[in-house]
Amino acid sequence: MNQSEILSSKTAIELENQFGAHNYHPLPVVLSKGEGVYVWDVEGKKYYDFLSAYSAVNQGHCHPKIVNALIEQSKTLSLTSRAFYNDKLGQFEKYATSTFGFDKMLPMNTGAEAVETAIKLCRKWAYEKKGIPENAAKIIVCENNFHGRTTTIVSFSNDPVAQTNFGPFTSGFIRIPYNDATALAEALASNENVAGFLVEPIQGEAGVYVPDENYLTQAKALCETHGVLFIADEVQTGIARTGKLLATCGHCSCENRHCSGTPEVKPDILILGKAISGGAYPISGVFANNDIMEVITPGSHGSTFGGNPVAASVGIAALEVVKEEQLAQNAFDLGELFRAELQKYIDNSNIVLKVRGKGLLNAIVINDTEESETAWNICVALKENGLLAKPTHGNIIRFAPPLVMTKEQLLDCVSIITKTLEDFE
Ligand code: IF1
Repeated sequence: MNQSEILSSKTAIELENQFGAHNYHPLPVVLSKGEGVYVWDVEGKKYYDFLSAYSAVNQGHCHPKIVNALIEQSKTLSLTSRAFYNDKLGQFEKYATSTFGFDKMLPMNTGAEAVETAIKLCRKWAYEKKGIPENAAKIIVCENNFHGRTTTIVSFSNDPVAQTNFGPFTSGFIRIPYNDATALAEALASNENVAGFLVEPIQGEAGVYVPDENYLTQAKALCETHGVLFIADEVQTGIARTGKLLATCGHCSCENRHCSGTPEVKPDILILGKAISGGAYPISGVFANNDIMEVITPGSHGSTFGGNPVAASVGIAALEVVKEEQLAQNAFDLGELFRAELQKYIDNSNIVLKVRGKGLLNAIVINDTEESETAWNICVALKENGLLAKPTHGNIIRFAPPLVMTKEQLLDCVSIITKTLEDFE
């Protein structure tokens, strides 16, 4: 069989079931094409993508500028390793650090790699700059966190499905309730050797939990008081997804008219991934100023692909698209509209309890148990009606379209969503 012949959905699913590990339970749809806010299945049916590959495709599927950067660089020089310099990495690092407001970036590939890198950076800073005794550093994390799938990261997860039978686990983590500044204050006061606080500005996987308006500001102030690094995992909330360039920083460089006055919560360490490449290539990065990043010395950390010329070229193009197309402003405006329109439906609904989110990272809570199939069945019905979304935990459906969506497309999606929900009332 020709390895890339056109398959039916049925055949494609059978191949994955027979030859692929069963580490996912995908919605029964086989996609073969993407463009902007749309994807098509192998039978040619068109869908709105309301997941954006978990907020990696903020710039829309197969954005011409990003694809062109990928193609041209791939034809020129794809990988040298960091044993040598290349002519694109420094340009990407300069552009990305000036975009997000940090002295330096450490380029990696996946979000989990960047989270692991941030943990290593925080610990090394704690031993060499803060004077914490070696191997005694602790990092505070939040209940219901999601930071990736590596063994150290799942060590501090409280999701049994993500953690069971992957031990033994990495020590050195303290878990506290999310969105609870008092719990953070108590943890900082009652534990010595705390090096950092790792937090998602919005807990995505947990169900798009938006913390109280002043939570991050209070958390950052507490970290400053205790000489602890504030580490923001913006792998999912970053790159304009929440209506600002970063969910933590109020004074984004996209000059959003609504930004002025938003409290700025400048992380000591910023973690980015996913849409930093527009979904065209695995790119992630850890950002920090010199007083922190200088603890990383030659040979102390690295990666074969981290900072390769293709990643650098794609990364520059992907970030330029965010600015040129004012995606943060669009996400802000369309997010307001989306939640307002859904709220009109929810006010008269029995099946939907609430809608929550920021920018175009939103979710609805279905009026059924976590164990029920209702959210899944709604997503299957949405698929039949031309819109792809997926439940996060149990009864919560995440809605996260590409940020290039137009108002007309968004209202069309609201209509699909509400018409579909009506069949479950
Ligand atoms: C899966 C979740 C989302 C992330 C945050 C780090 C990472 C992620 C805040 C790691 C990755 C992805 C992973 C993917 C599904 C998706 C996900 F459901 F798993 F939790 F988005 F909410 N920090 N999230 O959200 O980045 O190593 O994947 O590049 O593992 O199923 P990665």
